[in-house]
Order: sequence, then C-alpha cells, then structure tokens
Amino acid sequence: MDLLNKLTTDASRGRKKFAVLVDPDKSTPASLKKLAGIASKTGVDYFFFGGSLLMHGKGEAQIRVLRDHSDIPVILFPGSSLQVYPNAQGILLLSLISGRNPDMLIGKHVESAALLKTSKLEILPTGYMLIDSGRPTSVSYISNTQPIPSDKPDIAVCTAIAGEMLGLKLIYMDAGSGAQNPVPAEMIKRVKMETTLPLIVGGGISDPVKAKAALKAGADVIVIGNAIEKNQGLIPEIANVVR
Ligand code: 1GP
Repeated sequence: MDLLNKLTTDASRGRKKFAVLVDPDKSTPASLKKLAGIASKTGVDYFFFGGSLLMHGKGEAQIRVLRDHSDIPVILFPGSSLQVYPNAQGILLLSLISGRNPDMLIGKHVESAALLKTSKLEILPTGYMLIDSGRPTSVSYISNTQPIPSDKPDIAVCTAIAGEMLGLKLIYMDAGSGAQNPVPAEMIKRVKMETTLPLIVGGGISDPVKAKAALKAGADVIVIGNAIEKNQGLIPEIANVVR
C-alpha cells in the first residue's frame, strides 16, 4: 500500500503513528545507524527527514544509511527546495497555509514541480500550519510567516478546513522544532473534530506525557525530533505510548 493510503486508512481506524524527525545537520552516519537500529526494534513508523537549514550536502548519503539499516519509510520534510532527495520514499509537499507568504504557499512548489514529477517520490500534499509556541522558532523566521496564535483554535480550524477543501491530503500542525510549548490539546481536538484528514502534530513534544496528550486530543501521527536527538532512550518510551 502506498504511504498516503496507509496513513489515511490507519488514521480512520484509530491506529496512532510515531514519526522520528531526523535533522540532517545534527546527524552523522554513526548516529543514524544507531537510530535506525533502535527505531526498527521499537516500532517507529516513519522517519521524517529535513530541517530549516542545510549546512552540508550529505542528505542522500544519510538517507541511504537509514534505509540500509531499517525498513522504516523515509519521508522528506523539506525546509527548502534544496532538500529533495530522490532516494527517500515520499515527500510532504508542504503548503504553509497558516502563513501568507506566496512562496511557501505555491512558489517553491512551482520551482520543484518538474523535478518532483520525474522522481519516484510519493507526493503527500500537506497543509502545514505553524502554531505559536511562546517564542519565535526557526521555521517562522525562515519562512517569513506568522504562526497562528495558540489561543485561537477557531483560526486553526478554519485554516485546516480551507486546506481540506483545497484538496490537500494531510494536515500538519507544528509548534516548531524545540518549541517551548507544544500545540495545545484543545486546538488539536477542535481541528480533528472539524476535518477528516489524517492529522500530524509536532514541535516541543519532549516526553511521554506530552506525547499522550497530543494523541489523546486527536493527533494521528506525532513527530518528535529534538528530544530524541538529546536522548535516543526516549524512543521505546514514546513507542509504548503510541501503541
Ligand atoms: C518540528 O514537528 C517537528 O518541525 C518536531 O519538533 O524537534 O520539537 O520534536 P521537535
């Protein structure tokens, strides 16, 4: 089954999923090999691969390490159109619908469209929503967009509904990497209630309690990066919560 079908079927059946975010700039071949081993044993569902910056050109080699040492699908979560690596299985084609920067809504997509079309990457059209997390994050700075205020669930709901009506297939609510506060449970709950798309939630989920809160509120997939970079021992604990 392809990635999008599986994500959609699993979400409709209430099967929660766990994605580990791999930031290429913070990874080495040795750390990725170790990560792939732990993640395979503990039942991580996806690797999301990407970051706000790109300090080197080793992405393709890094993905090869992950794929050589695990069967977990690698899905690109690109911080820019420079981060399109053909040896991943899929790509979150992000339209930053919480912002009003035309480049992030459609411009970058036009630039990469021909390349993506000829690649073997599965395209996962994603409505990407940044949620305020209490302080500026790299992604709001780099994307030159304002996040949705965390106490405005109505704005989040209407943004997600608009994304669904435009034909996007996934919604990703992100407080940003290393966020001070994760996306509020109330906001997750409202967006889940008012839309039918699989809901990905990430940013600032740093322990099993926060993971459980996001899942219970309605997240179908939780994404964790920072906390796992600091402590890979967290993976089995989070995997338990997800199961
Ligand atoms: C950020 O959702 C991801 O885009 C993950 O965030 O690094 O805070 O876990 P963290």
